[in-house]
Amino acid sequence: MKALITGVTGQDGYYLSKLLLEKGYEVHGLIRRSSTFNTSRIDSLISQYGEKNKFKLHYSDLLDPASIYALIEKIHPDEIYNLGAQSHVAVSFKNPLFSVQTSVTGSLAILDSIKNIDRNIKYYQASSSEMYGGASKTLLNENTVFEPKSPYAVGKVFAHEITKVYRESYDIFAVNGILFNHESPLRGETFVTRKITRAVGRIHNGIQKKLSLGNLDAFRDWGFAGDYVKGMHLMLQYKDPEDWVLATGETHTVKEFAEKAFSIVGLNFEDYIEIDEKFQRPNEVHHLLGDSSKAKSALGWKLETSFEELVRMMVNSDIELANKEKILIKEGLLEPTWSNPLIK
Ligand code: NAP
Ligand code: G4F
Repeated sequence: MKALITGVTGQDGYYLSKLLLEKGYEVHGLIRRSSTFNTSRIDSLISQYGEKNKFKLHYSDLLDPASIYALIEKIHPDEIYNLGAQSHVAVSFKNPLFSVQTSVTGSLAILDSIKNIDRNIKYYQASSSEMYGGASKTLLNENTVFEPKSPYAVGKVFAHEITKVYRESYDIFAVNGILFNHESPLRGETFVTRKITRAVGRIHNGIQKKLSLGNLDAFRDWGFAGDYVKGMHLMLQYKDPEDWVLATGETHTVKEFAEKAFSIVGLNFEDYIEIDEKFQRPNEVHHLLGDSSKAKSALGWKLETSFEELVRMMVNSDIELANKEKILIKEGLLEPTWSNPLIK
């Protein structure tokens, strides 16, 4: 089996590539040219599978449909997982057109290439619980109406709907995975969970003093990314192309996440957190809680990692990272990144 993954350099790109490589797939990843190396998450997979020609990377961009078409024609994969996106909700308010275009042009470029090259190629679209808008405290499932609250979510709603249109119009095996927040030690450092666990690691090591956050009262349904990519794969093996929710069915506030993370190293979060207006969003998604009973019963998808285990895994990994940073900072080989105003 051959898979093409967009967004291969991201958090999910790593976990999905690893899963498929371990299953014996030949994995092709789409990467963007960057002035600095952007493959740090997948370097270990490149070392392990690159030389055997099982893991190959290709320069392209979701904003370049001609290049996407050429890539799909050349690779001729069995499955395409479209994970690429400007995935930071707050940044999408600053950078709305790019954020929307990446989802819109990317999904349409791939689906239309499948239609013209080979309609047997299966397609996975990375849809998001952000599409629901989170205005009320209800349990959200595949039938809940979308009320997007950010440019990011609007772009994702388009990609979700066009996936259904291509499925119904051209008989393409195209599915939407509506995934609720999923995290890991490889989560981008400006998402709230990782921002918190990075701070815990550094504060514990004496190389950071405070942590600035925005809205502590938002509720999120947080799971482990490693569990969620298994669901993506299962969706493409199911007998019919459908839409699926993956969630834990448990929701916690940002404050609860911080409280738990700091308590793992014996600290009280209230002594370290400052509220900074700049991390408030123009429009907030207040409450997300998903119902994945359909995926559990039909796909046999299982949650293997609890909230407690997830927070502990991230904190432990970030303590180790901060240990290494502390040594490099002492030797003058590293600038403390927490002073970066974009993250602080
Ligand atoms: P992530 O870590 O931010 O990774 C995003 C990936 O998209 C990166 O590889 C990035 O490349 C790539 N990308 C961005 N713009 C691109 C473009 N124009 N052309 C090609 N590639 C581009 O995101 P993630 O957490 O792994 O999430 C994977 C997908 O699931 C995303 O579509 C996200 O919106 C969606 N999703 C995520 C969650 C979650 O909680 N993690 C929940 C629901 C849905 P660079 O490395 O070059 O920046
Ligand atoms: O970690 P976040 O930035 O994730 P958010 O906005 O829920 O989006 C993530 O999950 C979506 C699935 O629902 C994905 F589609 C999307 O791509 C991304 O992966 O923020 C979580 C909550 C928000 O309510 C935010 O306002 O945390 C709040 N928050 C409070 N202080 C903060 C901060 N978020 C960030 N990033 N940084 C803060 O300082």
